[in-house]
Amino acid sequence: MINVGIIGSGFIGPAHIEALRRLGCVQVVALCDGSFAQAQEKAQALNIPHAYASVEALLAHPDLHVVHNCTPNHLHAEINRQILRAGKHVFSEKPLCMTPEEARELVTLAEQAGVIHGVSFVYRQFAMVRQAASMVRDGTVGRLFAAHGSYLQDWMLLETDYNWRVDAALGGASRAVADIGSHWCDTVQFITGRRITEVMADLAIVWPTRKANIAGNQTFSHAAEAEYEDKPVTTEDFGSVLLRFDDGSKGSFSVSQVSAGRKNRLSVEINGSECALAWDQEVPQRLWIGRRAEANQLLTDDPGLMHPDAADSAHFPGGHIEGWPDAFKNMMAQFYRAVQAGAMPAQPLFATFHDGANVMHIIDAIVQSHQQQRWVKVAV
Ligand code: SOE
Repeated sequence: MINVGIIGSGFIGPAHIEALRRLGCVQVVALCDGSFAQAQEKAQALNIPHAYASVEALLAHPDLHVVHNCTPNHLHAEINRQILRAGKHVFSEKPLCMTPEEARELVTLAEQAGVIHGVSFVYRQFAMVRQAASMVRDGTVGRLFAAHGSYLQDWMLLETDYNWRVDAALGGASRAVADIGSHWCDTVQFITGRRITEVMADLAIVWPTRKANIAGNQTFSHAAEAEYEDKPVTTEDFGSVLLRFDDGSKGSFSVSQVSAGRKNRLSVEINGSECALAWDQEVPQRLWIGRRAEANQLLTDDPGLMHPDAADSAHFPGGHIEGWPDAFKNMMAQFYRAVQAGAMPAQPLFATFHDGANVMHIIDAIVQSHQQQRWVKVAV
């Protein structure tokens, strides 16, 4: 059995734990979260035998092999450093850190540590996203012209919606772009196999001041009755970005956390010379294949109908809908296969610290582009 420690148990920690428990070869042995009493209470609720109040104490747990960093963004870099210094395999929540400098440092540390390193870009693990990537690779889509889409949510729509992610000191200089645009960029780069090299961005803050629940709110949660305090907002609620890819093809995406009715709608369309592909995370089992001279197709995630390279990402016969928790399981399965092999794969299907760093450079370029109102090259 592979022994795993989890740091952080807010919205995302339990999603990691659930996916890990479905693998069969992994046991979650320790949890670290806030105060000791808080960690103990959470560990008990999540059925984890050992609780710790500090990262150091968790890292000293005997025979710990892998540590998942499920903390808020401002803690990612330092905790990732600590995990790497302890020589443990590390799986970090996105974004990898807060700045491009930290991203470079973490890649170097991960390489030096010789451990398996992963970042939680989960959307590339959906069966139909893997299918789309395989169709691009085998030439079915032809020459790529454009990639475009959006990632829309509504959990920050109201003035009274507030969460640690809004505060730049805790969430980072960018919110909607870093929190969800990062997923869009990773997904599109994964499908197309192309890198985003230049960006032109226009970002918007819809609520320059928000009313924050004094007791605090978890991601996606809203208190019915609360006492509020006014908080200034410096991070974007909405943004549009034009893209240039390394093969000369073009693209664009919008991100929003204030689009009423859109809960978690990551959508992407790829236009090629032979066909177009479109996917929407809220209808995850379907891949739309658009054609000029034939009827369009709707492919569903039936392993028997899928590309042989992607069929292992769907686990049940067609019609047995798989979604976000299943993509999470796929991501963990890829990562733990590498842990079992004791080496990073030549071409990992999970996102690595290199991918995490690349996306940090894209986010940084987007923020700069908005500030300077011009095209900005993505650093390498
Ligand atoms: C909130 O916007 C959030 O939970 C993101 O932080 C996740 O990465 C995304 O998968 C869903 O929305």
